[in-house]
Amino acid sequence: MMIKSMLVAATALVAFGAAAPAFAGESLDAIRERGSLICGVNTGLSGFSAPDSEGVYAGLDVDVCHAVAAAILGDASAVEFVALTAQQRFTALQSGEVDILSRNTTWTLTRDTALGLNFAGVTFYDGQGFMVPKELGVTSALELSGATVCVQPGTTTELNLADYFRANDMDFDAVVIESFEEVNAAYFAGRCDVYTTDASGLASIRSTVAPNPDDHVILPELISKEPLGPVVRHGDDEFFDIVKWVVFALIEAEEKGITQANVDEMLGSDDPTIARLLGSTEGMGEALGLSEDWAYNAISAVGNYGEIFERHVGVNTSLGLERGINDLWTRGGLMYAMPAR
Ligand SMILES: N[C@@H](CCC(=O)N[C@@H](CS)C(=O)NCC(=O)O)C(=O)O
Repeated sequence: MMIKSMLVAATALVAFGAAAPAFAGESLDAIRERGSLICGVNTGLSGFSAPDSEGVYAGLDVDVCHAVAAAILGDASAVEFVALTAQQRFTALQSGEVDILSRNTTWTLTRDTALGLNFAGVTFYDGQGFMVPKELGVTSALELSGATVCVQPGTTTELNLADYFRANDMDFDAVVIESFEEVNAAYFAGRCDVYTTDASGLASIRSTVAPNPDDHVILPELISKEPLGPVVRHGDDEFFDIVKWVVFALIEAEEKGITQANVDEMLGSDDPTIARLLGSTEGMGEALGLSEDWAYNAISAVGNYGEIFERHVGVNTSLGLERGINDLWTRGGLMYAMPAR
């Protein structure tokens, strides 16, 4: 009986060994060796990732990469940003051109499997919407039959658009344009009646690209689920874990009231969860293959999730987005960090 269970255990070990990726930990080693994280971001979607006049990227997706760099390297600025279009993003990640993709990318089954990628959490729960010129007088997406719709290829947007119109027995003409600048230009020049993308993207485009934002309305319908989050390659569990736990750390920090301003003070907290998260009680860093101040470094660099949200996309920004379902689970939202223990 004992021999049998030993055999089973040995077989399981061999099987586990065989299934283990040949290059586990490769990303972390490469990031440490080069001294920076290579992060694929949007070419210019204000609020999520956009370069300023000096080429410095800012946004919610950008801060996720700053947080990961801070956790790994202790230096939030050690990030090289690579701007990627919707079409380019997955190849860039698969080929190793970037370590991580943090670019308004929706977690879907096929991306998570067939494309060989791993989604390391959700940093913004979104849904697809429609924007139309106010002068058309349209108030519902169900009035859009026969419309010409501007859309970018290589996106979930393109697929949902077809599903939605078919399901509602409506016709449409898609104007499919790869370049973001060109699709924006086409819509604002009146080449399409409708612009469709993630609702957060519409808010961003309306507030920063529209010649007059008030001339455009975002219709009330959300036609899909678009959970957006950072993505890594299959086959490197160590790095996947790190990105996942950095995202959780930012959410947990908000739940525990740890902010960029008070994180130093919080190092002395006697709340066991805070002590473990910030490394005053050791163990979490070691488990991740990082120093014990990994989460402290991330939070001091970018603040907690709520601070990141408000800074880049919240009600006081030009996007003006409410927390809504992106609020913490304790306030009725979906943001929930797994326990750091
Ligand atoms: N979340 C959707 C859409 C993402 C997407 O690429 N949206 C467009 C429109 S907001 C975009 O970001 N374009 C910028 C670019 O291609 O440079 C997806 O993952 O497919």
